[in-house]
Amino acid sequence: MRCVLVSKSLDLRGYLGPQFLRDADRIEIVSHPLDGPATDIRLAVAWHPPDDAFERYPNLQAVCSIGAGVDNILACPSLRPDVDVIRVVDPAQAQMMSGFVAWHVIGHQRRFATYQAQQREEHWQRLGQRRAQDVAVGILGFGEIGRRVATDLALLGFPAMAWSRTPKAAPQGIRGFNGAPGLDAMLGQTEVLVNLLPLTPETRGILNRATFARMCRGGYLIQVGRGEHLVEADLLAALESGQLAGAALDVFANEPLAPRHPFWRHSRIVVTPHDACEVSVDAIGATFRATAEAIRAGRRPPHSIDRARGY
Ligand code: NDP
Ligand code: OXD
Repeated sequence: MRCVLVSKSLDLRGYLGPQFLRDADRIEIVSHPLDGPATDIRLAVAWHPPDDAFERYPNLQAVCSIGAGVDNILACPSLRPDVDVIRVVDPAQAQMMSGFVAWHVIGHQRRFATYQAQQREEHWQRLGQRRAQDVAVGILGFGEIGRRVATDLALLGFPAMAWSRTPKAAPQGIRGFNGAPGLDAMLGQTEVLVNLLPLTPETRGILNRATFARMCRGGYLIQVGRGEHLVEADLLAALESGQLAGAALDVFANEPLAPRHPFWRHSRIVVTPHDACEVSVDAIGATFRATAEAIRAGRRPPHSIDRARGY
């Protein structure tokens, strides 16, 4: 079998490394764009593919993402509707995300930003402490990663709530919500909002003025989904009005974040460069091999996303 690596933003061959290529048992790996015929390409590994990339591969059956998200692949106009798109499921990635989110939740609870500002002024002042039990966290998305984040926050003592599209059985200590009424109910009790949704037509722009207005005043946003979930001007207005006390942003509509973007120097925004957590090359390799095996056996690859749903 032949597999093509397709990306306009990343040198996938370098990113995946020689081990991945060696382990790709009985699969010849080539890079896009190919010279010559490409009718024997049945599998691709892609991240931000160029718009016309898949036009060249008429017999393509599956495209593997190198991450949990697949929005950048689904957005490619040349991707045929019958091609399977496969995400990575990596428990180590979920654990890493959980630590990242917990760091920001506790930073808000324990007022670390204020202490850092006080240190710069050599100002010694205790600010008083709030119990974890008094800081309610609402998580948008109760999937592979959202579930791990909610579970760990509950263990740390935070009232954890999570919102999904369909009803879910919530583990002990977590309150589950779903659908539009569920979102209203959750936001009304949320002080810290964590975005862990996939980017779909339904979720684009969900972090907006109306959403922030429904949260508890002085709340905090942890934005680790996709940049297009956020209406940037609405965030700046919510910070200005005091509706939100601060925000941690890891993902942006345009990455890297442009020089002189107002987020860079905002005193109540923490910017990280889309680095909350990444999947390991081992996990990408395992997904890739399982996909190739399924294609050979004529089965649907595991972790194929639902093309109609968009995740
Ligand atoms: P999953 O697909 O496992 O879970 C998605 C969750 O979102 C599900 O609970 C799903 O509901 C819910 N959801 C989807 N659409 C809606 C909707 N319209 N209304 C309500 N709930 C909805 O995804 P993961 O947990 O693995 O990852 C989530 C996202 O996190 C990724 O798509 C990516 O965008 C982002 N991410 C960011 C990273 C970073 O470094 N910043 C790293 C990894 C991921 P249901 O359960 O009912 O289907
Ligand atoms: C992912 C990411 O989707 O890192 O895995 O954003």
